[in-house]
Amino acid sequence: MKTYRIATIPGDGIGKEVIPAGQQVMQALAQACGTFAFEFENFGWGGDYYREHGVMMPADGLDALRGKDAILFGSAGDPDIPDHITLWGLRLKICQGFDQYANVRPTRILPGIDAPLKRCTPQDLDWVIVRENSEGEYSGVGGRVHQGHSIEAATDVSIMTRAGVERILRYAFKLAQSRPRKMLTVVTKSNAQRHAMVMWDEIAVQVSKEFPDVKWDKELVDAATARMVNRPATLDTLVATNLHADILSDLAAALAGSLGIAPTGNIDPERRYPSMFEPIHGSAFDIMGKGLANPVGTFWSVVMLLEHIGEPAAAQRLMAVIESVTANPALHTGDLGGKALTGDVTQAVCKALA
Ligand code: NAD
Ligand code: K
Ligand code: MN
Repeated sequence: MKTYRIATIPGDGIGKEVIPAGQQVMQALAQACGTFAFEFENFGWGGDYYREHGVMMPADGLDALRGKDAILFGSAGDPDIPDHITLWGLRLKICQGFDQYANVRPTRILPGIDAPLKRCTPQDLDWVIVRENSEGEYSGVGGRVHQGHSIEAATDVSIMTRAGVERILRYAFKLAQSRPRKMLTVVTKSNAQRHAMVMWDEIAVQVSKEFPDVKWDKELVDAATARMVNRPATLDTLVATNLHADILSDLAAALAGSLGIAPTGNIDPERRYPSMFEPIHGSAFDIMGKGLANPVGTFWSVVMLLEHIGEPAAAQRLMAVIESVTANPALHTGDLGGKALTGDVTQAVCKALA
């Protein structure tokens, strides 16, 4: 029997609630399928580790993750530590250290979810947003001079490389090609950002020639937000920069009903390193420690993990169970207007799997 080695990193806030729930569901699924097993190693990195050691994860942390088949991640973000420290010290360290350059974010309206777009049916909203995950606005290059003085100046330099743009666009075209509608929208802001974004547009034209069967178009990011709301059915696969796709995908999650449902994968398509799967939400300071967190985003992330490691049947089985659970309003957590707790939803999923 195949045994997959999975690293779990709950991190902070509700990450510590939804990741154990995800692990429970994975155990139940492995038991139900009976054809594979998981061997988990849990890493207690994050805010608590920072308070004790002054860093979010140990210097040799990436080495400990290197041999894993995949990583299941919760959230980095602690009310008492600046967000740029928690984010750069853990999540971005892993994403960049393992060159997980494709961040993939599916969005659908699951059964039973009361999504805010009233004229939109679940058939109208079925998107995958591909986010460039290794450079761009989140390159970490920049600085501050004359800090605190009236003449202070600060920069965050957005670095886009031809190689980086080409590989993410190729990934997005390939993904679009694999979906039934074979449609891709390339989102940029090439009217205002006249250097790197113009290069994106040019490379898109070039890469598109490798995918003659993919219908593709361009959209400016501000117009893309309006199109998501007004004409959702005209979109299928979208690709955008690190910052733009970060913002678009939170909007997408909200349009599909809740941030608590949405999953993502930080993927190294070349499989040189383990890829990392996580709900798109953060630590949710306002609800942490109360058992109120919606674990569905984590469960759907597990579905993506299963597809990535090569267990598509198990992925389908779990997705069907997730949909049967969202279809039942008695199993909706507070973000969906219900009263269910993290544990209720988790138990229902495990029971349905058995
Ligand atoms: P957030 O996603 O933590 O929360 C935004 C809102 O959505 C809150 O009202 C929260 O209660 C709600 N929410 C989020 N997930 C939910 C769930 N599973 N169930 C029910 N409700 C849910 O975003 P934020 O408030 O901007 O950030 C809080 C912290 O998390 C910050 O430190 C931020 O840097 C960090 N963060 C980390 C990641 C990551 O690790 N990938 C992502 C986003 C934010
Ligand atoms: K997260
Ligand atoms: Mn985000």
